[in-house]
Amino acid sequence: MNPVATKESRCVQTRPGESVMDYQVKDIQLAGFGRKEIGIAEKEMPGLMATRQKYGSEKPLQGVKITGSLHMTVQTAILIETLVELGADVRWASCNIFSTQDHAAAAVAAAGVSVFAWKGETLEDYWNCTYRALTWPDGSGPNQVVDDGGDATLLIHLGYQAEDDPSLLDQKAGNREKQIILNLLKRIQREDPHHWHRIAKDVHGVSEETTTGVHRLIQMAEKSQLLFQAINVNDSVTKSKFDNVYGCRHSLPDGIKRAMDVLISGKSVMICGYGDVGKGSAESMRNERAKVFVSEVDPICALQASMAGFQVCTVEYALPFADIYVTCTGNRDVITAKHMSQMKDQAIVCNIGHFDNEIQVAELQAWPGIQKEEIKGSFCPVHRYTFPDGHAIYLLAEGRLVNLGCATGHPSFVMSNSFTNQILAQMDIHNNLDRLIGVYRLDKKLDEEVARLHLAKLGVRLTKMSPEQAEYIGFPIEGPYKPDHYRY
Ligand code: NAD
Ligand code: 3DD
Repeated sequence: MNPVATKESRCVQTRPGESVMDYQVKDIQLAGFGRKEIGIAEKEMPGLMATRQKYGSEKPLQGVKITGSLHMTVQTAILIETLVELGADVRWASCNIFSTQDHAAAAVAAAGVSVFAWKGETLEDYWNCTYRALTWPDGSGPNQVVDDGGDATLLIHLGYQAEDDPSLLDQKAGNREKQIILNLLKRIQREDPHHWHRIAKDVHGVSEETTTGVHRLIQMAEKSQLLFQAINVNDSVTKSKFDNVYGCRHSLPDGIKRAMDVLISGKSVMICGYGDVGKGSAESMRNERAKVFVSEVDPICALQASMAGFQVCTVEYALPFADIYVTCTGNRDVITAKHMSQMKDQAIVCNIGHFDNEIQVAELQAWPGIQKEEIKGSFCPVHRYTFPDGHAIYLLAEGRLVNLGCATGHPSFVMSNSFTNQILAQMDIHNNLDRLIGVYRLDKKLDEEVARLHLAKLGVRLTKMSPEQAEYIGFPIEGPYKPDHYRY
């Protein structure tokens, strides 16, 4: 029986005479339902469960304070509880305002972890939750961070920079979310002028889950702005070639169907971007027997798409006939408000990339004479935008990632691969505290170990090389650790 948090046991003093619960979820009474689904998911996450079995008794992360900023789903609940099993002291927030599964958050909170996440957060809520996940009751911060997209890492670094140069907080924000971040940092700076310098010195490293977060880390490293080491989990083969490809192959159609209940077969679908996510997304739409078109900027990926049988064209070319648009580029302004003004009536527009800037949502909302109607609320956000000429388009999840905003994201087995890498990355940081600041990848041997942990579940029987074969092909017999030049 998991301990259910009682009001008294989980209060923290915020000001003299004032205390709040050291977690914030939609409804703690959902914990029982969450625990049932966590129990089912554990059977589908052999990699994570194997790390509990292998390392649980050693407690390799004993006393390590870890903040997570990663979609608070059933699968993430098992990542969190694995970190706790390995000895960590964990606080958690989601990395998206729509991706939390409230019953999972409740189950983890009821088990004693400080979770600050609920589906349908405002942006003010979201950034305050991120701050609370980064701040222990005694005012200290984490030793390590699990990040997905880099928002927790951003808050630490921007807060730190603003303590050196407070004028940064008066800069022109450029958009509403950035203004919300600046306002939060101003409040923190007033209350505790050295907060971020104090906590940053105890942060040893961050493990970054996704492509866009890795891009941000590399940009920061190139500007020598990084305050601590970073592990690029995304580029572990058993993460990006599984989660990004097969996870999206499963969860993209799930999101579109839950949102719109629309027939996909026979429709024309435009997939923007043919990287890992685009490959899985395009395949998923082909599996639905849609006519699939791809847009790309990279000639190699464009050639791959063409050789895979997809017609490669521009968004502009597809405007007269495409029924469904999906962005998965990690870029910005891929679908513009002008594009949407020229789309077919009843076109469906969604994004499966990490951030909501792939589609020009603010510009759409500011379009002269546009009419916005809510079709479904934050449980599965669907809005209809009607243009002055009478044609309408549907925007899913307000341009945020549709598989987690309108559905439940990737299935557990896929996330087990990603999150086993996260566990290994967190242990790697803890075992290499003196590593020079930079962005690193996990050792290739670990990648293959992660794959091995998942083979039995799918009934895979691996072929064993003979010594002669190993000698001929140049791989060590104890395991075919391919040289780095191998591409998957
Ligand atoms: P990737 O770099 O492998 O692929 C992105 C592709 O988009 C590249 O091939 C690039 O050439 C192309 N591209 C860039 N700008 C473009 C433009 N203007 N038009 C057309 N194509 C363009 O990245 P990825 O791993 O596929 O990830 C894509 C996004 O999805 C990232 O933001 C990542 O963080 C996110 N992601 C989301 C999920 C999810 O569950 N929703 C899972 C994994 C990754
Ligand atoms: N992501 C997709 N499905 C998820 C789930 N069920 N739980 C947690 C996170 C989930 C997002 C991941 O694919 C993340 O690794 C990313 O965005 O790259």
